[in-house]
Amino acid sequence: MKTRTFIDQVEVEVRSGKGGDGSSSFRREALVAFGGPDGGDGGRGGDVVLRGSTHVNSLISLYFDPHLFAENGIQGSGGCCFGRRGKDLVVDVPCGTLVTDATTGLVVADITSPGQRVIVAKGGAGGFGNVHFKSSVNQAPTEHTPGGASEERRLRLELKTIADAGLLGFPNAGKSSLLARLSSAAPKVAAYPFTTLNPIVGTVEYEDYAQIRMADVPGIIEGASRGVGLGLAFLKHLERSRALVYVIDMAGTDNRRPWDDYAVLSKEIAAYSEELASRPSIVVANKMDRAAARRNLARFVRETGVTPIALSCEPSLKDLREYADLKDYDGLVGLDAFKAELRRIAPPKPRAHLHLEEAPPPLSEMPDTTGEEIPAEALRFATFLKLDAPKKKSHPSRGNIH
Ligand SMILES: Nc1nc2c(ncn2[C@@H]2O[C@H](COP(=O)(O)OP(=O)(O)OP(=O)(O)O)[C@@H](O)[C@H]2O)c(=O)[nH]1
Ligand SMILES: [Mg+2]
Repeated sequence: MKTRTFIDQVEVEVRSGKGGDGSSSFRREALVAFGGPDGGDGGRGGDVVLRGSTHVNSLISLYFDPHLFAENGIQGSGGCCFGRRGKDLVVDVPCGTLVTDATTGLVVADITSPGQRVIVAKGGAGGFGNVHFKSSVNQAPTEHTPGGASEERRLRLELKTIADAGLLGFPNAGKSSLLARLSSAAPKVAAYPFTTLNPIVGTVEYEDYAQIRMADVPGIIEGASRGVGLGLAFLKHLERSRALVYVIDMAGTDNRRPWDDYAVLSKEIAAYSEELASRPSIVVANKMDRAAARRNLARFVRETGVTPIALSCEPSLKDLREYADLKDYDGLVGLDAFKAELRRIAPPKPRAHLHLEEAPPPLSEMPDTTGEEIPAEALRFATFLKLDAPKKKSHPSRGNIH
């Protein structure tokens, strides 16, 4: 998938640095006879390293600069001077980047967490200078070894966004609106199809600090599995999602029939991958603030046999249940019900620093931390700050002022 600012697949050429050669030299100095060998070692070549980062979300920089060459090591020189080692080339890639060898097709690495470093081309070792070869029987060796060769390979990088749940739906169904309502992500929302052109991930937060990452991908239309519209290539961004959310425009905007939309969506997803289609899912009936949507809901349940969660992304709306025609609806209603259901089908992974003996109170009951001083009650649960850990003694030789 390729748009002006987003690329999720590139081929790059990587080359590590060559090791610097060892030097062959002899100490020559006034008044020093037979100074002996003093050729230093070469420096090792730089590695090419890929590092997971949360600050980049696309492989676009590699598309424009696909040659990743690390620096060579410098050769050794006389006076036992060792050559400088070549600088490593560290390239930041988004978390979720799958790296395969373009020639053999074998997986080299899967970069999933921020800070994860993978050496994809190892720099050559530095050569030995002749200072290493002196012995009682060879006091003037000229032997030295060359630096190690560089490693060169062609890699294919593919970004598969990491999210817990993925939003699926026809264009204009309100996927981006739902993500914007539930997270602090700000996807573009507009009344024309294919507003969203690349995957956007937002984090849904809960009162007890649990988080679920939800991905918004472009809309799917009939025939997408054959490449119609934006096709289905972007669905690879949902391959790592544990759950799917089908967003249906229940108002049937542009004369669409919501039950047909659902059937088409299910068919297209199954055509892409049966396994993806079989993951836990939620069906959402969106735009329930519109009268047409409330009329369509009963027929949707009848035709598909699915009872969707009725909701609206309209920010001005207070409570959906106040509509007479939703009062005796069997299914769940509202954004909060959706959040709870999302949590049920895609349980968030526990966060490392929240292994507390006592569960913290919900966010709304926590003391206000906006003042100048953080209240002790709030600090008690901030175990990640490690306030109880004994302070490290500073070492006098480290230049500390006492
Ligand atoms: N009345 C009403 N309008 C909505 C609701 N949710 C979304 N809309 C409108 O529907 C239109 C499309 O919304 P988007 O969120 O951009 O839809 P999308 O599914 O992300 O569309 P694409 O990115 O094009 O696939 C916008 O004009 C929204 O204002 C809703 O609950 N009620
Ligand atoms: Mg959108």
